[in-house]
Amino acid sequence: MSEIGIDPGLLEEARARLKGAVKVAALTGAGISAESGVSTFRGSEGLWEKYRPEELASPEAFQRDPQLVWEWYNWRRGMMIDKMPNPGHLALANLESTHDFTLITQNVDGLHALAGSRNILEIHGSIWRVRCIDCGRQEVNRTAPLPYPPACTQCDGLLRPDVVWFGESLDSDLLARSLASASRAEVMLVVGTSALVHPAAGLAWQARRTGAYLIEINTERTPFSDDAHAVLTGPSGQILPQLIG
Ligand code: BJW
Ligand code: ZN
Repeated sequence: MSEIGIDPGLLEEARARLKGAVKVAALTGAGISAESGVSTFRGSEGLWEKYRPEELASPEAFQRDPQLVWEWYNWRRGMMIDKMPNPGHLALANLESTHDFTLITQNVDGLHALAGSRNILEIHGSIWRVRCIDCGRQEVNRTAPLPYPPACTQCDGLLRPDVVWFGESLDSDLLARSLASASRAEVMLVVGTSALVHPAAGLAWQARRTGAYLIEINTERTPFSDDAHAVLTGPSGQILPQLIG
């Protein structure tokens, strides 16, 4: 075992699989940004120890109390604004130069792009974009905090974070492209996600069904662990550079 508790033989096997593959996909979640200082959603350090998700991350919550929901997003924007990518993000960015690589992320923090990844599918949106609830106009806005109520410059309608809330559909084009990359992948990395939220989590099982070698990287076991070919337990900022570098 190495100092982070990975079986060296398993790490070597996963490295060889990755090296031998042409088409690779990754599904990332909040855990990959934990070492950058961004809180995860669930677990002891999670954002939702204090708030129930459906109280804040749902269209009903926004309808009921837009100010409360904006306070939460403003707090998160403030927390994320100065955060930098960690070695895990950087390792995934490097994979783009050696493989046909698609990065599917559930994260809204923008750290993959900051690390240099280009082929990114942000399936839950971006906390740095806002969208008008009346005319649908979208724009990038990195002001943190945004003064309340944030208003659309085109129609004066109320702006909302351009993220995907519970009960809302994912963008159909992004989802189709994610499914296609998961299905084509010879190796699929599943990094720092609790694998609880669908349809995102289903992408990992989709890759398995279509023959991918699955590598899970997480500090904990997840519902996905039993189905992965290699479970590498530990912080992704330490494991990904060893796997990819
Ligand atoms: C480390 C680490 C380190 C820590 N290194 N690892 C099928 C079955 C059941 C329910 C459904 C279903 N299909 C759809 C649903 C309903 C619902 C759903 O999935 N519910 C489940 C929770 C039960 N899904 C939806 O509503 C989706 N829409 C949809 O399906 O539309 C059609 C439809 C509607 C209604 C019914 C049926 C169909 C939309 C889901 C949108 C999710 N949105 C959020 C908020 C985004 C905006 C924002 O950021 O505010 O997305 S919720 C939140 O969870 C966020 C995340 O992207 C997502 C996933 O979380 P993630 O990334 O996995 O984070 P954590 O915190 O859960 O886990 C962190 C992990 O990291 C842990 O495992 C740690 O161990 C690990 N870790 N440090 C490596 N250093
Ligand atoms: Zn508008």
